[in-house]
Amino acid sequence: MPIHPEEMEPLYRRLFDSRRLVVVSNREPYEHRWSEEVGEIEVRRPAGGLTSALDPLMQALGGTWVAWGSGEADANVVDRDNRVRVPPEDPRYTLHRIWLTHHDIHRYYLGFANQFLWPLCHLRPDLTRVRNRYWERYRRVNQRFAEAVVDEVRGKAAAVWVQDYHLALAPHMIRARRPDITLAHFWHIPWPPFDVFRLSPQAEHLLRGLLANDLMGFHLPTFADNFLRCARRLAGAEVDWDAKTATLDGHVCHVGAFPISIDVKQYRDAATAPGGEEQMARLRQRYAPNGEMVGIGVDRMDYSKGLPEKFKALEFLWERYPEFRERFTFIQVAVPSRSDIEAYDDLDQKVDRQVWQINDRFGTPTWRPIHLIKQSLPSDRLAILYRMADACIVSSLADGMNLVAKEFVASQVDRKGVLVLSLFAGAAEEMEDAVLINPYDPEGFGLQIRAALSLPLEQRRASMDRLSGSLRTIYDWMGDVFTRWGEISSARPVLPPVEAADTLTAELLEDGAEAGYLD
Ligand code: GDG
Repeated sequence: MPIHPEEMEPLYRRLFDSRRLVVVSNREPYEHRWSEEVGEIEVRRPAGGLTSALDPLMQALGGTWVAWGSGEADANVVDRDNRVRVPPEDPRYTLHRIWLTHHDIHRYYLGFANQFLWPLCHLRPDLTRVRNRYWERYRRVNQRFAEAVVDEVRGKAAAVWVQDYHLALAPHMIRARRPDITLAHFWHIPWPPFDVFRLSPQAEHLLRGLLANDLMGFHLPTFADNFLRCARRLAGAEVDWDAKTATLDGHVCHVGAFPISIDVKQYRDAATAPGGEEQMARLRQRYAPNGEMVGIGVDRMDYSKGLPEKFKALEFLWERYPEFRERFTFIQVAVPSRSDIEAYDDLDQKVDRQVWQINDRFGTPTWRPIHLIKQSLPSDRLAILYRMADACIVSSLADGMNLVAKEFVASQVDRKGVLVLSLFAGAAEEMEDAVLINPYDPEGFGLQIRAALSLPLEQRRASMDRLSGSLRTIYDWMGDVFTRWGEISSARPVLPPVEAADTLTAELLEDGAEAGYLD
């Protein structure tokens, strides 16, 4: 049975009683910025699916969210303890902001998180950059997040939910101070096989950090199994393969698969909002004035998303099957991300060159094969593009889940489009009715695009109906995580909320300098 957003709060209360919910993530749900009006501060809600799904729950529960205060005016609105009540128009919960310096951003966020863990987990060890100072800063920033959590829950029973790969060490740091707390973590990206993860010089520390959780969640069973294998071989944990647990120093960490999804209703509503038909007509007029079929891609500009591979397949299609020239146009939305990192900048340039060459080779005075949009569009505009498209192409080389595939299906209210989906996106495990492709095989991939575009309408409708019928929502996901986490917590002995001595600060002081030999 699908779970509705308004059922989340009673579900949480039933499972966790009066425990205070603390969410911990790198990104914050509200950002304060200076507005154009001199001296005025405005609030922005970053568009992320998870932040917008958790916000109503936090509003209903009145918990605390600990996150990096990334807005330029964030510091101007917090109290002495770095707290601000949100949402600003009707304050209901506390946002506790962590301040990151230029060096923190460079070494913890762009360094260890995004130039080590991200490429490693996406099977690109060749792109990892191992630097001692990245690691040291990652530890220190995790420590600051952990301290903020401990501050927030002093004397209270709490359930702490940590998000993602930026905060792998925080659970152990929190547990060391507050053994009574129930802790869960969701890892939004793949967990690589043992042979890849063992390349990490800090493998054992990272695993120890995460094994302090009561529940460790991944999108797929394969990622959960990879994690368990690493826990056994690299951290010496005792693994129970039937129960899917890893025990280290007497603490049991349960590991599970919880495939994330989207707010389906939000996309359906946006795709069917008044004025949508006119917008689609305008978009068609602009991108497919001769009645061409339209394909869409929406990705962050990231090497894990397989953009060059997608364009190679399209090039093959237009080269080998000239009948698709001037009959099929592709729109790629690719918002630049992490552009301070060389690998991202290289990718950006490569994509530009490739699109230019393809357009130069096949374009005509009245037809441009690929439209590359390198700016962020509002999500209701994305829903209209998804609805209008005859095909959506997702070509990830490695991807935890891939929400775009699900957003496309949710927005396809006319049920005429086809989803072309990489086998290497987590979403492919659930979306078997998509046309599945291998992005490493440009010719096979190109042939599959051709097959997808040639499917009779009835068949496209039938596949889309099956895809949309089996689409779960982000609330189902949250309900599954809470239910499993609640079962685990209720089976644990209840300890009083007592804080252990502050051993962590001492440990931190022993770290020494962050200096190293390499740039
Ligand atoms: C990580 C994992 C996992 C993109 N361009 C625009 C825009 N987007 C939105 C999409 C979608 C989101 O960004 C991208 O989500 P993905 O799931 O595709 O990928 P990651 O960002 O890498 O997310 C991934 C996810 O975490 C959740 O666990 O699925 O595997 O890598 O929602 O719509 N949104 C707007 N304008 C854009 O131009 N508004």
